[in-house]
Amino acid sequence: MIPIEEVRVRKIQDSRGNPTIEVDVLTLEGWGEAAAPGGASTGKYEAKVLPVDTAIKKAEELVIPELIGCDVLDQRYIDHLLREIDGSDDFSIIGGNLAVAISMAVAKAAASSLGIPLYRYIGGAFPSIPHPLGNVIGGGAHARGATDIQEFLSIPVGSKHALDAVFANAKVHKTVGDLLSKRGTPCGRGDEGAWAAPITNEEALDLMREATGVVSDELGFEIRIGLDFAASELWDGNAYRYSDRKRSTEEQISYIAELIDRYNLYYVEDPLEEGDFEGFATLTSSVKCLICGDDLFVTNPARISRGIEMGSSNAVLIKPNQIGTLTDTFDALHLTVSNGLTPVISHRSGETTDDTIAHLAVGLNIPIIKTGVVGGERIAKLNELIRIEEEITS
Ligand code: 2PG
Ligand code: MG
Repeated sequence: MIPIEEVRVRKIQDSRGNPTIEVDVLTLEGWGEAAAPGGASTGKYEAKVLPVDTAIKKAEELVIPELIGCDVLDQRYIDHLLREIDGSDDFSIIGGNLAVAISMAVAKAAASSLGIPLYRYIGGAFPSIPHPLGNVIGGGAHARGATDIQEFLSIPVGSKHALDAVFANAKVHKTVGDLLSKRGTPCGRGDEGAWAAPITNEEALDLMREATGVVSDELGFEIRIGLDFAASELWDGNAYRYSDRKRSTEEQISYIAELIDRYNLYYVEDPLEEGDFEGFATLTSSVKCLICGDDLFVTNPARISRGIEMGSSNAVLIKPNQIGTLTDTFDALHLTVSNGLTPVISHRSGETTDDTIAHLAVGLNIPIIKTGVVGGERIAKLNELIRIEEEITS
């Protein structure tokens, strides 16, 4: 038993310049600090985010007094307590942003109090290093005026080490930048550091194919392509609205199946809107590719169970802040893995330098981590993976 002595909550800035919550949890033996990330293309069924000032007030009035004296090593009890204090089923009273920052800070304080890294505390004796899935070209809600598809991703499936994989994605990103400038296409960067350019989805895919091909030949291992359609953002209630045309659900499914085939896609996230469990199932059964639910599942065990029953996907995105606590995240992960689906842990478009998800990926044996390629808040996680790899293998 290691009692919590003090909890501090403050407002800090995220990568979009928006306010977010950071929490410190202190014991006599150690301490942990964690910050809540935030999405732009958020799912309708995610835990609710409260304005930061309101959440801080709730923390001071309702939550902190209850946490003092609790055993920092009893993560499940503390996460359950957060749910009990909140009383709703979506953290609309104390805020999912407050809950997730507290929950992660508690785990970090526990690890620190025991004098071990977070990945060891979470995962015990068998840590494993994930493959990074990096956002190279982006549009949608992360960069208006660029591609309709939100993310064009690179994944070095053939790499043996995190260090090689991280630099492979960086090389793909650089190569795409060079190709865009050779074409004379003006471009900037979206919320996650991906290139944002006024090009079509197919042009973006052609650039990805060329860049992954060049880098893969140079490095000597396979690099594949993934997409996040974030299709709820394209869905207008009747059809998927692209800048040049609309697609019905059937057309969307056959369009994606054709892209999977043409570009040998390894991964497709949110191909259909967040309510379409059936459409997901039709696509999943007709292609050989990871089909991953993000807004569809929102890391919620009840929604993941429904997806498993219906065969909606073969992969599940895991975002702790979508559900609000590490215990719920762990339960969502357990459900995913025990049913043979592939878990993918993910950052949000609005991030801080918090590196918790790198530790969760390693400690919980999650095989893929989606966390961008460049930008301080993205490399905070990638560089931590490199450090952890060094520690594990030395
Ligand atoms: C997504 C995420 C992260 P956001 O859709 O997967 O890339 O974006 O955080 O805006 O929901
Ligand atoms: Mg997504």
